[in-house]
Amino acid sequence: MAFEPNDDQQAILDELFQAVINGDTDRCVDAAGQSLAAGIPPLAAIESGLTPGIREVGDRFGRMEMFLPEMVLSAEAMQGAVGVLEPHFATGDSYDKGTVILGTVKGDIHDIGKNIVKALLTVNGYQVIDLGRDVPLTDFIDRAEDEDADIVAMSGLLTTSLPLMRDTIRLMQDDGVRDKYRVIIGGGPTSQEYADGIGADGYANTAFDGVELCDQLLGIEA
Ligand code: B12
Repeated sequence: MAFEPNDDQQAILDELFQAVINGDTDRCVDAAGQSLAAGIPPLAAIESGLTPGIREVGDRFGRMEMFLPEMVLSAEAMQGAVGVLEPHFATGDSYDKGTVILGTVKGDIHDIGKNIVKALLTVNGYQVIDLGRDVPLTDFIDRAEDEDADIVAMSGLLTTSLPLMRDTIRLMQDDGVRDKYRVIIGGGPTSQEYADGIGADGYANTAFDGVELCDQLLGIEA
């Protein structure tokens, strides 16, 4: 998504970035409001301001320059700002494109990215059944069956999440239901290579690309 900010808009994106790093929810929510007023598309505010900020927090946490309580505050600040931006996502196709079962896999409580995926799919015409986070693999399959879903979408941010994605697909195969659904994955440690390796139908690096991926897999023309 190509968004070229002017100087004023860039200053607001920088403020979002810094407010997330500082874990300052009030500042972050304020900056999110300013970004809307300044005409920054909400997804650009997320992808060019908030997300680089939270990734920087993750990097500092990895280098032990920030600690868990600070990462929690940064996550809260980001969630506050996303809450301001989400209602303003541009609406795409409003017809019913299909049903997606979405969740963060067992053992993993990261859900900021998953929630953005949910919001974008929803405004683009998908019915999303959000199982939340820390979702047992059988739940993905049971709900897909109950809801006659089209797509099963798994999110995971921890390296330890990866085997759970593989196991869900294996269990679908064992249950003889694998071919009924398109299975897609996303989140930090996932990749196209990993998706191919476990026999998933697709991987997307961003929520925006995730919508395109779902459209593609269901044969929906852009
Ligand atoms: C915020 C955060 C937290 C918050 C989570 C709050 C919440 N409600 O989600 C808190 C503070 C609670 C937290 C806890 C922990 N965290 Co943490 N966390 C992060 C951090 C900084 C940012 C994650 C994030 O929200 N990113 C922003 C969103 C928008 O990006 P995203 O998730 O990638 O999603 C985008 C795409 O990936 C895609 N996408 C996501 N899911 C899906 C799914 C599909 C189907 C598709 C198509 C696309 C898609 O779309 C999204 C939007 O474009 C990351 C660092 C990082 N670089 O990711 C560490 C990180 C993931 N955490 C880490 C760790 C270690 C932990 C803890 C174990 C720490 C601890 N000692 O307790 C716990 C985990 C507890 C658990 N059991 O899950 C490590 C993981 C290391 C690893 N390799 O496994 C990281 C990488 C930090 C680090 N550098 O060490 N964390």
